[in-house]
Amino acid sequence: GGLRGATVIDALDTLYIMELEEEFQEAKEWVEKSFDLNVNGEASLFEVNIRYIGGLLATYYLTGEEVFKSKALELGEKLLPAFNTPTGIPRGVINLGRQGTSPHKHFLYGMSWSWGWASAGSSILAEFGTLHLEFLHLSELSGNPVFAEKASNLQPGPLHPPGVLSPGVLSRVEKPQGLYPNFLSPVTGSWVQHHVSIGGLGDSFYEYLIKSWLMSDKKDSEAKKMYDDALEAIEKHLVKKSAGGLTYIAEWRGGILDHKMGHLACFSGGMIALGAEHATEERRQRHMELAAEITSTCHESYARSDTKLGPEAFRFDAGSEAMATRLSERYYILRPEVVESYMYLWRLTHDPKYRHWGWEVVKALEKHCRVEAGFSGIRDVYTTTPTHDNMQQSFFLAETLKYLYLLFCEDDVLSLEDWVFNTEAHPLPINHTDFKA
Ligand code: DMJ
Repeated sequence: GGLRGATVIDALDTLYIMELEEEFQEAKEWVEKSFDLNVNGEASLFEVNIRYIGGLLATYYLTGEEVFKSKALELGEKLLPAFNTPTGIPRGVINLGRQGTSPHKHFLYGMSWSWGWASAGSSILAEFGTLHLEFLHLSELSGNPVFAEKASNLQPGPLHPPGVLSPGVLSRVEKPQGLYPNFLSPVTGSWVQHHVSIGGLGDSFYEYLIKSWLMSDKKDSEAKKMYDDALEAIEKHLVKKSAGGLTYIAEWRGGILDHKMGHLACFSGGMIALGAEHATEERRQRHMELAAEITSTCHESYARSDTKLGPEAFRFDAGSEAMATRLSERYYILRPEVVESYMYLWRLTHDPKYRHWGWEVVKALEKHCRVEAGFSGIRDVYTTTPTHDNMQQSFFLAETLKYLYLLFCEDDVLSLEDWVFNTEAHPLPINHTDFKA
């Protein structure tokens, strides 16, 4: 079940930015004529938001073409029933179909539920915490405050005049050691499990705090404070240095550290660098160093493999340094996070090593992932003759190729002064005036 066409929509803005006009027209035609928004089945609120709504909004802002705006707004409306919970924290899965049109009668329009695999009906931090950027734009474009209100229940936002206590559930809930666990109950508003990770399940929540502040033209000071406090707790409890001198961010399970970094966590080099730019003098230098060190560790995870592509997770225990130790963690599915950090670090420091490192990735992708119909993930980065997994994830076109392209462009192509990238690399304009909600 779920929506079709993720690759087409995720790729729209990349095609436009790269001036691939014919391909862009073809994709646009698909959106106009074949994109069906009323599909019965499971749709992830998070994925629909970051890939579809993010992709459509960015393409609207780049082109000014109404079709992208109206599809984004229509989809946004369809997500709203997921927020009907006692806390306003949305559930993770929703059915987008129209009631009665389904052969599966148990799927009702607007019905939402939690992922079966998530602890005790909980919602996931990186999912419900990754809505703010897109939802503010939906309110801005529609004139309907409902989207901003839903997102502001999770995170304080510009809707709340200074001095008025915001209802942000996340800013109120007690945090163990200042850290945000990954699972929260949408019914009680309390944490369900104490697993903290800046990689999978947690990642883009932190990203959206600093980017919400940037997108508000630095007005959303509560989001900035939440980011600063979270980063301080991460520095204090999770940032470690390996015996070989590599800085990494560990995971935390109820007070016990797991000395592992997921590929997903490698976006944090870019995020911390972006935040450092705007930090106080004392923090700026420390955070820039931290960002550069993490990015360099992530580069090591690529450089130490035979393919020069990085594994899904790498560890710093039992004598291992930035390498996967489990067979199940040796794969690479065309993920963008490492080149994403290269792009930010390049733009913010202009140290040529980031372009060199990016070029190593381009060569490795050509050598090991290029197949007849496109690019494929590989099952083991530690062999020079890897097997393909026969899958081109939609984020490869949305993110990996876009970030690589931007790494080699002039800084004024989607300047960081004017745009923030959502977590799927879709550029959204910074609000240099005021959001009217
Ligand atoms: C993307 O869909 C997004 O970047 C998301 O935030 C997490 N990871 C994938 C790509 O790895």
